[in-house]
Amino acid sequence: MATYSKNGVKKEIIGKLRRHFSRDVAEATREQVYQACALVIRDALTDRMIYTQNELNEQGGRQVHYLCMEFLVGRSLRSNAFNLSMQEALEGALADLGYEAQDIFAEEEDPGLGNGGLGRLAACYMDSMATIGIHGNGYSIRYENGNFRQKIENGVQVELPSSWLDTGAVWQISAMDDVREVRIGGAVNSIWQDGKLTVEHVEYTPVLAVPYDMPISGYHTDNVARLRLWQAKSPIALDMQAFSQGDYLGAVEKVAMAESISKVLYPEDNHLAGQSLRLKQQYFLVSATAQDICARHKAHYGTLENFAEKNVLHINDTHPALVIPELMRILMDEEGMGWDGAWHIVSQSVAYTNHTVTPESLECWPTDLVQAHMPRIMMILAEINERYCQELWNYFPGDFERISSLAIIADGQVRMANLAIVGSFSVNGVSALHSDILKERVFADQYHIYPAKFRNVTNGIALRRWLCEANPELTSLIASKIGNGFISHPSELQVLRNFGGDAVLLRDLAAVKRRNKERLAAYIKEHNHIEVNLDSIFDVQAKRLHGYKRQLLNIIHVVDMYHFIKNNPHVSVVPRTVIFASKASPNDTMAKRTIQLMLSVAHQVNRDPDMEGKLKIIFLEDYRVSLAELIMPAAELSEQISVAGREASGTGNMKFMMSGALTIGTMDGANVEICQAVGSENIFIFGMGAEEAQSLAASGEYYARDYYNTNPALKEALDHIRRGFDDGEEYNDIVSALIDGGPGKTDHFMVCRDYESYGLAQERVDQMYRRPENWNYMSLVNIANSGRFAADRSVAEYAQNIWRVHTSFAY
Ligand code: 26V
Repeated sequence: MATYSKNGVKKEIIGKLRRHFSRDVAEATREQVYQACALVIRDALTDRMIYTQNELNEQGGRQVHYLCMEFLVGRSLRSNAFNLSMQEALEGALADLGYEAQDIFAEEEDPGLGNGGLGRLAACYMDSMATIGIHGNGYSIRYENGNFRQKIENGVQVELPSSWLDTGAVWQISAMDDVREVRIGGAVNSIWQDGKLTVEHVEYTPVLAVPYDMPISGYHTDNVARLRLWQAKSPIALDMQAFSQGDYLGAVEKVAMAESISKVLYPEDNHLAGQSLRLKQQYFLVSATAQDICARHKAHYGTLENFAEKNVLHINDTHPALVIPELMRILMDEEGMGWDGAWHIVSQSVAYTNHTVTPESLECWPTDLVQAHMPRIMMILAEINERYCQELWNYFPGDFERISSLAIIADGQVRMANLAIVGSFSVNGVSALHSDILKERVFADQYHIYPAKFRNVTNGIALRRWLCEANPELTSLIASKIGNGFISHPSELQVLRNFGGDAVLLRDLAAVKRRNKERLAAYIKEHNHIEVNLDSIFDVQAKRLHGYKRQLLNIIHVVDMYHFIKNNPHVSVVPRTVIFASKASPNDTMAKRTIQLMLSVAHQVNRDPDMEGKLKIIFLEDYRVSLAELIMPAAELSEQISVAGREASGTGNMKFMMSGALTIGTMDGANVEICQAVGSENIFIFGMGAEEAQSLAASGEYYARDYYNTNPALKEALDHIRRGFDDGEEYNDIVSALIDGGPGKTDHFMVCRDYESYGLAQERVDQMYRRPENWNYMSLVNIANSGRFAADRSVAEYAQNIWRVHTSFAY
């Protein structure tokens, strides 16, 4: 590990400014200073990345290739400086040059290459792979436009493009010698010769996949993981002149089609019907990646026979599942292997993680779309399906219905989850509960056939980013008590449990929280022009907006609190600042209306003098990684209130907990394990469990209106919402979807069912907040038990139980 001095770093920054921007410090813009700092760090990382790759080649161990359509990496400058132990030197150098480090960090646009949990998880895992010494490669797409920037205009979400590459490109090194060609469309000629089938793919549109490598540093190590992002380029563009003589328009169209592939990240995160561009994106990612891995492997070993021994391709959700037929194609069509040999290699090198059980998220693609865009892949899929269905006969003889439900191709659709399960050696869920639901419900038949494939790995988060960088004061406080071993060995946080009786520590903990609240309050003042009460509970729900996550439950309760305070002006209440941060999918009308409702409620409540000091509602625009880094440390109450059985794991819950927020939540996803870890007395659990929720929904007899009729506070809140607020906006649509209809027809996420129980849990929150020493103790217990939710533990479990690669990290 190199060490860095302030003066050394300063000299390098000055040098970069001169050489890259022809500027002396005095004339440089803030952005140029940011770029110069990034270049200094990039140099250090690139050296190490090359070293890591070489070392890997020499060792000849198994490599992990993590394929994901999203990598929500967040800003890089500070996190790389931190991991390289350069942060102090960098901050000192910047101060000498007359800059506040925070301002320079803030120059970096968040690279929004993801929508939410799935993408952020992938980024956290890269950090851990590098840290615990696993040779990991991430693969994704270099979307020109990442997730949209959210603006609120007249109370509604509007979407704006984000231009992350202006400040993000500096972290990426193009590797032109590794450009791959992906073939889209066209037709396949099959030729039988001497009893052997050869295929010829003709009339396709070639698309070049140009790799850009982002080095991802590990903490306190020279290991650097590599995130390879593919950009789509048309080869025709280079030779437009020649092309134009024949078919100018056709050529332009081909260029546009090719290059559109990496133009934009789809801003949806649960459902897309038949979007052919998305399908091309998925194939583009897997084809370029599979070719890349095979080419590198072959260059080193001279054969692909030992491919499975040396590579594992981890697919995140089913989006990259076409890597299964694509690898088959390479092994058979390019390497000349037979079906059985190729299938053995493929199914021993692919592992699949499922991240969602919402039925509309189980991806299916129309066969005619697959046929049109990737005809050879469709042939291979048909063959995989054919052989698999024959195998199914042995398990379920004569049971046509079951066989067709398990088939990979049926009803004109390719079912990606079935493909992923059949073509991989491991299938895992992301929390204990979720993995059980996969085995018992979603994939019960597949579990019956392949019990040994199914596993669980509970999610985890990057402790360095979410604790050390986002909450430096808490980190120092912890280190002052237990040393800083926990930064590399998160389970050491448990030692904090011995300090439960340390009144001084508990007070210091509260003081750190207070300062983090002040930071967030200053941000709110600047962006929302609202002054919040620092003595109020900072009660936060920050996550994508979704019906199943039940932001509605929260906002209805806010209206209820508003009524209570209005009707009981002299009753002392525990003051609250309810904070929402959420993006809605642009096509999800209900989600967008829910945001509008939050804003209408905020509009009225925040202007009502009776609420002064007691209740404020804040909507923070444009939720993204850097904003989460400000929010999590300041939160005191973490809202994890999904309808049980729907949130596969959740990772926000872990980020809040690690910064000492207490959770109010259902027994869903990783909340169940958080509850186990902290003890039920240190968390506010409410509502139905997963089984009850499942059977109530399945009964078709859930009747939301009963709850409305029998719970006066709920009725009053819903009536008010229906009538609307003082901004003139009415919400008949939202209320109607909850209660206007017969049993089984409304309120699909059973908000009304859990309403009373949620209110009671909120009362317990209030009571506890009145006793700060108890609250602070609970907060300490949460921090102390958060170590098992560090990504280092998750990644070590993947390494041992799935990837079978060595790590010396013990958890
Ligand atoms: C689905 C789709 C389908 C339409 C096109 C775009 C798109 C993008 C993403 C997805 C799947 C999103 C799945 C997801 O984010 N799941 C979350 O994964 C987290 C990490 O495992 C987990 O903590 C959350 O509970 C789970 O909702």
